[in-house]
Amino acid sequence: MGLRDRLRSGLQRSREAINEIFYMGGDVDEDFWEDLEDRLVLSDIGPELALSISDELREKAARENLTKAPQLKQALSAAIAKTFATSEQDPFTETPACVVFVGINGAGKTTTVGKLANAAQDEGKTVLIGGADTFRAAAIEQLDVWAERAGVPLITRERGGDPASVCYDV
Ligand SMILES: Nc1nc2c(ncn2[C@@H]2O[C@H](COP(=O)(O)OP(=O)(O)O)[C@@H](O)[C@H]2O)c(=O)[nH]1
Ligand SMILES: [Mg+2]
Repeated sequence: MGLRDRLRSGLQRSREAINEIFYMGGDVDEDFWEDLEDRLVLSDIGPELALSISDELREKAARENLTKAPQLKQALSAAIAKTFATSEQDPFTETPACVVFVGINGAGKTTTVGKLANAAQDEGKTVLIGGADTFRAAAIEQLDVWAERAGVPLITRERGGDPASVCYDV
């Protein structure tokens, strides 16, 4: 399975996990809320956001006297959509575009770079990844795997190399 298909099937699982609580058409009771929160967390939304979304829906359900699960489906999708930050501009509109990913270890930079590279490549853009994290063990190898999956070239250095020189070459 290609990267795209794997992503799609991964998201499909989250979508089904959330949809299931609406299929059954059950009552909006304490079990429903717990189930909803669990499924949001399992779908990778994070506990804080899962609770704030469910609190918002609880208020709405109480206010509008919504007692059946399917009545909340639209509201859930609106509440989730609202949590997405809107960017002032798409950093990839102008070409050539150079986007730097900075963040603490484990934030998801490498994974995100891999996904974006794949998506941009699919759109017919010419993509080049620069791996300037020459410090952390395995950082280059991980990026290399993502670059290969996306079919995109990677510029980097040996471990311990000069990150600035990677940027210069890119
Ligand atoms: N659950 C989840 N895990 C993610 C996501 N993005 C990255 N990860 C995982 O988080 C870990 C760190 O990601 P990585 O891209 O290497 O972070 P980096 O250190 O910022 O480059 C890896 O195990 C990834 O598989 C995400 O959106 N959801
Ligand atoms: Mg990384």
